Amino acid sequence: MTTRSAALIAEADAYGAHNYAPLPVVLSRGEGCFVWDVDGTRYLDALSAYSALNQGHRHPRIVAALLEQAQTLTLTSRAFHNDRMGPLLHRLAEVTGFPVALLMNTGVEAVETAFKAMRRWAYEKKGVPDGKAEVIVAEHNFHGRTIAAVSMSSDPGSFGHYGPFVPGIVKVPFGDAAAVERALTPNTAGVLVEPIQGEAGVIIPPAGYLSRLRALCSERNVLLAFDEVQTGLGRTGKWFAWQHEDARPDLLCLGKALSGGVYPVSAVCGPREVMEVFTPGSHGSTYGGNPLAAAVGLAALAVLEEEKLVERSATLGALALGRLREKLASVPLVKEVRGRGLMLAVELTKPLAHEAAVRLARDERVLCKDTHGVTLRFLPPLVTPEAVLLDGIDALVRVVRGLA
Ligand code: IF1
Repeated sequence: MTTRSAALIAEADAYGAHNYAPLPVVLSRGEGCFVWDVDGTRYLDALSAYSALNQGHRHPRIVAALLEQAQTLTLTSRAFHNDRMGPLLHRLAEVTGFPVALLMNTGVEAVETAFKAMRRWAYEKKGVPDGKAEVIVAEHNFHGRTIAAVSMSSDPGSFGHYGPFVPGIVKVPFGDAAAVERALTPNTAGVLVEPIQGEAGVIIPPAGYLSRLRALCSERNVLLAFDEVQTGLGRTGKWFAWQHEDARPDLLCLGKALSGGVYPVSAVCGPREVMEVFTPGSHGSTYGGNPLAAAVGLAALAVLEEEKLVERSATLGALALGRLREKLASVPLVKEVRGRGLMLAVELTKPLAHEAAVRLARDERVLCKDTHGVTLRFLPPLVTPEAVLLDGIDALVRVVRGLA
C-alpha cells in the first residue's frame, strides 16, 4: 500500500465512526465496470455498490442528466410542485405496471414506506384493531439499517443493542410458504420479503415460493410486499425478480439502481387502493421526489431500457453461472454456486470468503464482497463486457482453487 493510500485510510479512520471495515483499497475514479485506486491501479468492480451501479460507473447519459438538472433546479421541497417528478412517476408506472408510486431517497426509506402502508391499510381498509397489525418477514432478511428494519432482522450484528424493537413483526424461515401460512392471523397486514435474499448470500427460494405467497396473500386479504431494492431493475435478468414466477406483489420497493449510481432515488409502487392510505401530511421526506432525483431516475431507467441491460443480465448471467459451476464443480471447498442474472454467489464450506475477497482485490484486481464468512458475492455492473466478465469469473475460480 502506498503512503497516499495509507494517509487517506488513516484520515478516514481518525475522523470517522468505525461502522465499516473496508478492504484497504482507496478508490478515486470509476468508469463503466472499472474503478481505479489512488495509485492508478484498475479493478473490475464486481460488487456494483450492491447493485446500485447496474448501469456502471458514471454512465454518460445519467451524469449528463444530473449535471443539466443541477444547473436548473435541484430541490423545492414538496410544499410546491416541480416539473420533473411527474414524468418519473409516470415512467415508473409504465415500467412497473403499478399505477401509483411514492418517491423517497434510500432503499430503507422505501421499505419503511411500504411497512407504514401495510399497517395503515390494515387499520383503515382491512379493519385490524388499531395498534395490532402484524407484518410477516423472512429470517435472514436485509431491509436496511433503521430501527424498524433492524427490528425485522435475525442478524445480531444488525439488531444487537438497538432495542427495544418495533412490535408486530413475525419472523418465519425464508422459502417456506407453509410457515407463512401458519403465521397468518386476522391481524396480519402484510408479508414483506426479498424475492432473492441478497445479504444472506443470494438465497434463491424454491420454485413456486413467490407465487404461493401471492396466492396466500390474495386468499387471506393480506398485502404482499417485495423488497426489490437490490434484486430490482435488471439485476436478476428480469426487470423485477418477482417476474421469474409472475408473482406480482401489492407493493414493490425500489432503490439502488434507480439512482443510476449517482444520486439516491427510491420508490414504493402499488395500486391506488393501497397507496391512497398516504394522505397529505401523513408521510414524506425533504428530498423525496426532488427534481434532481427525478432527472437522474428517468435517465437511469432510460439507460436500462435503451441498452437492453435487463436482457444482458439474463444472457451474461447464465453464461457466468454456467462457467462458475463448471470450473468449481470439483473443488471440495465450494459448497454451492448460486445465481440469477448477474446476481451471483459462491458459498464455501469454510469461512474463507473474506480471505478470497482480499486475494481477489490484491492478486486479481477484482473487487467483490464476502457475506457471513462463507459466501462471496459477484455482482458486476450489467454493462460489463463479456470478455471482462469471463476474466473476472476466471479470477474468482483461480482464487477459490488457491484457497482449497
Ligand atoms: C450498507 C448489506 C446488501 C438491501 C435491500 C433495503 C436496503 C438494502 C434488499 C437498504 C441495502 C446495502 C446496504 C449497504 C450494504 C448493502 C447490503 F450488506 F448491507 F446487506 F446489499 F446486501 N433492501 N443494502 O440490500 O437500502 O437504505 O442502504 O439504500 O448498509 O452498507 P439503503
